[in-house]
Amino acid sequence: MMSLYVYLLVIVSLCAAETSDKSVFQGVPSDNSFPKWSRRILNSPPFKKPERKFWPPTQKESRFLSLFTVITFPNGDCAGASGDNGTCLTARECSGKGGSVNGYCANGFGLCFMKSCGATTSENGTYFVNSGYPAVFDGTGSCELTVVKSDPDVCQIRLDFVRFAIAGPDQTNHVCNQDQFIVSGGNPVPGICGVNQGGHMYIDAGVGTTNPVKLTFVTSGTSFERLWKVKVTQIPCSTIYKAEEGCLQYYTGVSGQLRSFNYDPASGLQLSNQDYGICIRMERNFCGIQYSVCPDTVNNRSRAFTLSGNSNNPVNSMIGSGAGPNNCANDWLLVPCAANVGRIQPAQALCTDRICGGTFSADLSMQSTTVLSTVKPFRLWFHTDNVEAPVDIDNRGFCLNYVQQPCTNNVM
Ligand SMILES: *[C@@H]1O[C@H](CO)[C@@H](O)[C@H](O)[C@H]1NC(C)=O
Ligand SMILES: *[C@@H]1O[C@H](CO)[C@@H](O)[C@H](O)[C@H]1NC(C)=O
Ligand SMILES: *[C@@H]1O[C@H](CO)[C@@H](O)[C@H](O)[C@H]1NC(C)=O
Ligand SMILES: [Ca+2]
Repeated sequence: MMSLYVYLLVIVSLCAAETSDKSVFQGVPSDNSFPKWSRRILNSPPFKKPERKFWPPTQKESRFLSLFTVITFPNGDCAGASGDNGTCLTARECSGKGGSVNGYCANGFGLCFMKSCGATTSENGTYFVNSGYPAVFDGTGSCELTVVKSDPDVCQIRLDFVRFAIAGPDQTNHVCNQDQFIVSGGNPVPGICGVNQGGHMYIDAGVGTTNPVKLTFVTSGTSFERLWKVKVTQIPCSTIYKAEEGCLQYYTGVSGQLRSFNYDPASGLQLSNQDYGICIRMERNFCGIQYSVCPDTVNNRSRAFTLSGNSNNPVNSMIGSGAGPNNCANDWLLVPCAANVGRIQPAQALCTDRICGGTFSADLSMQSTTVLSTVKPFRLWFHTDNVEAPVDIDNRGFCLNYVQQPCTNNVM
């Protein structure tokens, strides 16, 4: 309702602007809180040409225009000049909160509000961006955002990687030793690097007043065009949409897609030193969950699940926690009591937990299959050590589609 009202005012005001002389606007403050584009429009030649006037300004319109200066803007998400969404604030509000101005929003009124290096925020929904955003940052250093709870009743911080491109891991052991994104002050979070657009993380912020959570992008080494924009959402303890305990990633919905950090079938490298839980909320009336590899349109042989071995060659699936050549002692995805869908009896009774290798299957196989787990709640655990070469080469990590299975006699 509010935005409609503002929108109408804009239209009416612009129509009035066409009809009137610049002097009508003399009551308008000239500071930066007045949108640049409207200043530009009001001062630009077309509006000064007499032939554009189709009725003379009246006293009534001038009075109406004075309203223009006292409009307050609904604070909330809006699209900025760069095409990004930010929080809509006036210039004064924005600088008062230590934010930076990143374009205009709400039809030209108000400004998009983002935070960069060295800032502290207690604002819900803040965007943490690289210095110079939306331009890339090609420099070295440490860029830190301190996140203070907006309320003691906040238990989790959700990070959404709207933009996330920093240098990837080293080619040999896949360790993030050039650039790294680090979260400190909450539960232990593995450092990540590379491209993680669309990814998310839940940070446990503890109960009550706790130390702030710090988000840090460390950039070092060779020239690289870095770009990041991380949405920081504060989640109250009492809400039903907070993540379950112990989940770095939390997905909801009957179906969806799970990807390891820096996954990309063409050039992504599975990150070393990972150890985290991935949880899927059990939807009502669903009792099991099936996983299968995402389509890989880039490679002849799918690399959508390549955790160990040399994935430049076909590699079979490996299972279990033993130390044999077909076991998963170093890097693995843990799928609790995983079994291939359609596995022939009596093997049906058996299941495995760790899966690795270069093929996704709960049996030793060269053929990817759909894997079912009925262990509740639905959780996966991903673990990698700090070594790849010489045995493990060019592994991409994983991309899996999941589909929850309704409760039936077979899935309970
Ligand atoms: C901005 O928000 C709109 C509407 O919510 C959405 O469609 C769009 O994808 C968002 N843009 C970005 C860059 O996040
Ligand atoms: C922060 O915003 C989200 C929605 O964007 C909302 O669900 C959540 O409750 C808010 N957190 C607080 C502490 O108000
Ligand atoms: C796929 O296979 C064809 C024929 O063997 C080969 O020419 C091509 O380079 C392969 N593509 C990739 C991405 O491996
Ligand atoms: Ca490894």
